[in-house]
Amino acid sequence: MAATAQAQPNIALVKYWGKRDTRLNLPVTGSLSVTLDALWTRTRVELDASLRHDELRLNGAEDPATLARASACLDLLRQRAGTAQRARIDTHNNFPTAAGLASSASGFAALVVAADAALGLALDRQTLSMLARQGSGSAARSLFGGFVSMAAGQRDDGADAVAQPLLDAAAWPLAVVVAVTTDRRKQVGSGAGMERSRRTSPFYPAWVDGAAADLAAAQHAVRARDFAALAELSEHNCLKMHAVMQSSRPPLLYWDGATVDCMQRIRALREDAGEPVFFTVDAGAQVKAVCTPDAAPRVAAALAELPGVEQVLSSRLGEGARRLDDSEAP
Ligand code: 2P0
Repeated sequence: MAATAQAQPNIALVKYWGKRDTRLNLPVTGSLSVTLDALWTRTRVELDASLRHDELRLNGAEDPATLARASACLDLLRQRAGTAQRARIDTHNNFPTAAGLASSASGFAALVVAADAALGLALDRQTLSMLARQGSGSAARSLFGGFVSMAAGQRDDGADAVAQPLLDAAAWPLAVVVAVTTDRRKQVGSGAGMERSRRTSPFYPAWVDGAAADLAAAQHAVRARDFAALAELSEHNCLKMHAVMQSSRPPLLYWDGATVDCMQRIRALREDAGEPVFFTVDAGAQVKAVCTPDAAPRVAAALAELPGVEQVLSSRLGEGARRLDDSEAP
């Protein structure tokens, strides 16, 4: 039994940075994201009774660290299906892996959808979101398209820490321009970085205190399609998260010089040239510019000419994770 699925990364405008349970990836704060369409992970899961261990290839190469996380996530679905059959996982990203472009979000969302189909489980979306979250917290959001809200939840078992759709991509068709400043893998992964911030940043309590108000304001801005309000709130939330990262011990400084240059350029485009655009930056050096589709070519050109920007990717907002026909297998 085999099945293939595709999921796209999502970019958080209200960020998740801090866990209340590291085993279940339960977030301390809620978050809000947009799902992309041009970047994708495609994953094929094939159950094979003759295998003694799971096998995984990422872009054609074995990857033991990703295999361990994927196996643990598959175990959750195997338990529900009442089988111990091992699987061959073949997964491809059409963008840099583990470099702050949310490859774990699209990766685990695609994995749970493919495994659900291969195991014949037919689980509902909320359950798939919960299972993807246990693979990677941000993956819960990639089950859905457009604008997505993720609840922090209160339960110890995490059943209420799931994502839900907020607004369809078609209802507010924004664009995201990604300035890739490096394709190195990041030095400190998000999970370890969050724990370091929780334990050592003096700003962490303030980050947690402000999160519910930021989330409510962002949800309101999205429902009202208020670009200026979403821009102000998103940049504030992003820089607040980076203040927490940078004030951790040892510090988490994910930016490079080009990151700062991109942020300054985006602010100038908005404030001096009147372009509807704002920035957000995750646990990596890449800068994501959120803008209207008609502004996207001008934003892309302005970022591409900055020294240190190696590549510019443009995307519209896209759909949630979904099964593909097996002929579209990676
Ligand atoms: C986010 N990030 O909300 C935030 C902003 C990075 C910065 O979610 O440990 O890879 O697997 O739950 O999901 C990245 O964290 O971390 C992330 P785990 P994940 O998009």
